[in-house]
Amino acid sequence: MLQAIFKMTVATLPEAINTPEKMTQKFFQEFDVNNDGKITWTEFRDGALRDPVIVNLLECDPNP
Ligand SMILES: [Ca+2]
Repeated sequence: MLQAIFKMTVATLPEAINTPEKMTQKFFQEFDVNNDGKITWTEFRDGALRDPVIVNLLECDPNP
């Protein structure tokens, strides 16, 4: 089911986050509020509330 979500979401992803590398970059941009290169639980939780699409993607493993 999660893979289905991933595939569905990937089809609609903007080019900016359509690879795992770009997604990671985007993830840190969105979630690392104080830009220290680490995602704390609080940052993750707050980011997840702002952007549940990214969380859905992270719950999937895009690697074979
Ligand atoms: Ca941080």
